[in-house]
Amino acid sequence: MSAPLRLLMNPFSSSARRVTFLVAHLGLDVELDLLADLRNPVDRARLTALNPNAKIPVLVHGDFVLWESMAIMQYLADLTPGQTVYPTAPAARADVNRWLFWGTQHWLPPIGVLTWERWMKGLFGAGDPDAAAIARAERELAQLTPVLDAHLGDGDGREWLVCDALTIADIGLAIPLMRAEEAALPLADHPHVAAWLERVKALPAWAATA
Ligand SMILES: N[C@@H](CCC(=O)N[C@@H](CS)C(=O)NCC(=O)O)C(=O)O
Repeated sequence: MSAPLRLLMNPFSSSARRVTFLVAHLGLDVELDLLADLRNPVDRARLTALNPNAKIPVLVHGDFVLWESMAIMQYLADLTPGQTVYPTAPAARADVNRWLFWGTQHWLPPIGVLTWERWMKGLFGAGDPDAAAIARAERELAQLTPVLDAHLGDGDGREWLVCDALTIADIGLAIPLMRAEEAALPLADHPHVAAWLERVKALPAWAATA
């Protein structure tokens, strides 16, 4: 029998939520190990013992420790017989990987900045929003969001990023929009992205991880 799976997570973290979303969607048996306060020295020590970057999520599977949420999603999908969220055909898998890398390199950083500056800073009493950081992130998103919108609106339109079915590419890129309102993310001008986000939100795993 395979070793139990344990995920160190925190509900504020969109990186952790993309993994918990996948866990809920696939109905996996994964113990959720809550690190309630990452500023608490005990929680932080528990985290840094497993991830030198001191970031969640972290997956523990027997002796194997894995950090980086996109890699965790790939690993959990690969452990799941019959799954369709991470296709095994080379071209489809490369297409999913393309969006995961694009998301990590380009899409997620400005979303993270706007979510931090406009929402989390206030929540954690971390000072006023940094206007220059916000302007830079908005400039980046103004170039990136049309790329996603055009892909989703291509031809007759696509429901999902790859393969006409939900994949970890959709989960990886949509979950960081979970605070789109609080972060005032400029989605209104991008109807295909907005509709795609609503499709992800309509899945039971969204409510299950809210
Ligand atoms: N690229 C990483 C990002 C992980 C990350 O930034 N996690 C944040 C929460 S969303 C965190 O742990 N922050 C704690 C800190 O920086 O102290 C991943 O996808 O797992």
